[in-house]
Amino acid sequence: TPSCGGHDYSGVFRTHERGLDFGELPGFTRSSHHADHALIGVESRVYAGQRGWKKALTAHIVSPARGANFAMYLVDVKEDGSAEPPKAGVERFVLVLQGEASVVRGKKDSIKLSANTYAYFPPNTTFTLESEDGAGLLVYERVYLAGGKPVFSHGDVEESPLLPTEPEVFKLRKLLPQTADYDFNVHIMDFQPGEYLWVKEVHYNQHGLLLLEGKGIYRLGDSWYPVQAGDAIWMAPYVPQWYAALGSTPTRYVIYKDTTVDPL
Ligand code: UGY
Ligand code: MN
Repeated sequence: TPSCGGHDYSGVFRTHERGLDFGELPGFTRSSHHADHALIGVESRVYAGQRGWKKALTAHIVSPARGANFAMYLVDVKEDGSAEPPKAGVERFVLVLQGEASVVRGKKDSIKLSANTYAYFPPNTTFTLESEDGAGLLVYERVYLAGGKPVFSHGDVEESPLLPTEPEVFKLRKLLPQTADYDFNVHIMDFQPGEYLWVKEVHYNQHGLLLLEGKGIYRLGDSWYPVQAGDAIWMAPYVPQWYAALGSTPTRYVIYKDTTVDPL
């Protein structure tokens, strides 16, 4: 089901429907893991059952096992699949890549989320997730540390306002409020082919990125990676990072950033 903005990320989620066959070349992968960054190609996703999720399989891309302050995973929610609230003290952000899911707030109070919409669950929420026909989800979670009062929110990516980025040229949306109540944000970044990051970034913040559309070159430390929709990237604090969009279609990526976290 295309969302009202016309973006549906099925090609990211069900990659076989895009005609990509990673079985052709035995043992070949662009996936690569280093002390300060990792590239995880679609061919490296490993799905398994996960506590709190019913009729759903998760593939973890980033987690504290490698020193990250957050978890990032994909969820293949089957028909009638559901999710309990996260563990106490954990906040959750969900972006729907494909299909539909509902946030259940009470017996007769639910919110339908379709492709390209998102929801944020503050720590200790009682809200659950359900999907009648199945869905593909991107989930970010972390232990909440900011000591404020974050609240449940949801929205459509396309309705989130564009923010100024000068001297950068990419288009930027921030899906969570920019206040000290939040200890991370999720940005949507759009590049036209040929556009690239002006800042050759090095910063204390951590990132978990999923390329939703397009292709290009991601520089991570001293490595230069050709990347395409479906690829995921973990960036540790201070890893040099830079991106250039290439090809004939725009790039869109979604990226976790632990903003407003005191580096001390
Ligand atoms: O906000 C950021 O740190 C973002 N521009 N980083 C990135 O795209 N690698
Ligand atoms: Mn960055």
